[in-house]
Amino acid sequence: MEYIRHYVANLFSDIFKDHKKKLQPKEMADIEKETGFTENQIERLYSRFVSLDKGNYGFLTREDFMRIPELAINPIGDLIISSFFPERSNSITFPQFLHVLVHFQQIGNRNGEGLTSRMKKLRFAFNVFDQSCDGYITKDELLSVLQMMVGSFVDEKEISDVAERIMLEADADRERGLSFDKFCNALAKTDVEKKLSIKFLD
Ligand SMILES: [Ca+2]
Repeated sequence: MEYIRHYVANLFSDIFKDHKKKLQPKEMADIEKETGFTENQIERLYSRFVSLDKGNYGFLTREDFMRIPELAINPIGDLIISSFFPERSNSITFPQFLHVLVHFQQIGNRNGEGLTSRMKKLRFAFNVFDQSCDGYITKDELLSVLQMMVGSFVDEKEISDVAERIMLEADADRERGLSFDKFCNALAKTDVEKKLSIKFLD
């Protein structure tokens, strides 16, 4: 999972610039409760949301995300952007935006057992790989993410061998692929909480 951390690190630095804009107290209280972000964090994230929302629609599109330079040039930028969007949707609202960002939050979240839990992070990582959203990571899906990450620097055969070994070691089902349970088992010894966290607010 080290590569996930590597590729998403700093991705969101551009999102968290300060802007002045207020949310309604009721909206603020609801969002605080749901996500565990502090009022100050939510205000800053809201300002960033508004500034990314070029059309002033009240939601963000994939095109809005592509204007974040770190995402536009990221080899798995498309996958990361897709993970923000509910299935078949091309827009996300501010609360949805926060629910995804919470996965990148390591500390400073009062709701430690909630959305930032290890399980949620594993689920997020799993979904990045499971591009068909069928609940299994096939060797081809794993391969395509690996290929995007290493580009043309590594021999295709070599990447394919790596993918094969990962599937084997994780004890993936030959037909369907790697289930979420097996995925979690394979990562049981890694500190996913730390590796999938990005310090995006001070
Ligand atoms: Ca799949």
